[in-house]
Amino acid sequence: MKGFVDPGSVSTESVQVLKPDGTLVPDHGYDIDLKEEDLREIYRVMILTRRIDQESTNLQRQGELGVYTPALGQEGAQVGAAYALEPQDWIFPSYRELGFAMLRGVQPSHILHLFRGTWHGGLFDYREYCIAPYAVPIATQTLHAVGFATGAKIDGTNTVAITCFGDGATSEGDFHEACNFAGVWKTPVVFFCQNNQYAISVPLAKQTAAPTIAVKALGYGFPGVRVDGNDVLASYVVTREAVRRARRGEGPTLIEAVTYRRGPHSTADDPSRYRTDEELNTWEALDPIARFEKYLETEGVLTAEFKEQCDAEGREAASKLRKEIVGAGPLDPNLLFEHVYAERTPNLEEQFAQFKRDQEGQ
Ligand SMILES: Cc1ncc(C[n+]2csc(CCOP(=O)(O)OP(=O)(O)O)c2C)c(N)n1
Repeated sequence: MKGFVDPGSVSTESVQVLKPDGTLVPDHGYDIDLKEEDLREIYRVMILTRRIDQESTNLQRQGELGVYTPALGQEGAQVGAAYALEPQDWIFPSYRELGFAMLRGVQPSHILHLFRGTWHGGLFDYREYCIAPYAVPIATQTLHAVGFATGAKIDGTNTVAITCFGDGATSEGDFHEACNFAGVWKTPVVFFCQNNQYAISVPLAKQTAAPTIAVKALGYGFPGVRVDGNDVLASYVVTREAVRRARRGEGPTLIEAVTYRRGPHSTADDPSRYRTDEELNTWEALDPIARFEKYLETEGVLTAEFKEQCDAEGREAASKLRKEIVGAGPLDPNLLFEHVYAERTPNLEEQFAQFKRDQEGQ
């Protein structure tokens, strides 16, 4: 009908730099400004992420963690995006963003204390790494990022915030409020959605009737882009452009990294109840590390010696992680009262007094 906008006219194509066989897409349209050492660093972090992710799952299976949310299959989307940030840019993660944290050099056990229940949000220093605490309530971190980026803009710090979330999060009110505010105020924020096809057992087709997640940005007046999330270089270039836009004062971008969660939603989930082996096999064949490895080998950037070095680093990091997590006790519970307000409110003071009485068994 005249004047009607048709969702069917929206492009569902994804930006791709590397084809699944690891060869370059000839006309991908982006400048790859990465030197050999950058390519090796990206590879190193992807390998480290996968190894630590596996060890974390193992630790949960052995009863050392209450739960764990694997990132298997999403390393390309995460490490590529993380590499596009400047050190002062802040990351507002969900509970599945190990690749971002590994690139910033966070100690793995400091993340796993959250999953062991020994501390909230991870034990790492948020300010040192410019990474906010892991957010478990879905989509809340989108608002935190927008609030933070608004503050950064007012302070003139030239800082961009990126917030990471899943396809399911785009159905939450928080996400829409965050997008609306960011669009109106041209907030320097990047909305980084990893569309890993499921929100626990809910498949994308039941999550949204929109033709893509990326198109949702248009409702808020800023660009959206779909990218092959299993192509680390595509994730890098697209995020780099979004970050540059934000830094130039042009406002937010919504990135939809199309990928797949190959593990369970969390270790408490059994994905065989809602998805098929064929589907899993299809995505296994699109593995982001294998694809990047093929490219690097063809380019002569990856030697057998460097690969062994990365594997050895992964093994050592996993064994250090195990030593730090197994048997770790709870931290000082008094700290619960330290980090919400600069000065305790009367109400909190009362709760603290009660808490102390409880501890003393009164
Ligand atoms: C506000 C809120 N509602 C419900 C949940 C329970 N929950 C945990 S994970 C999840 C699915 C999230 O899916 P998605 O946003 O696609 O992210 P993914 O886990 O796939 O990375 C839900 C509903 C929650 N944590 N927070």
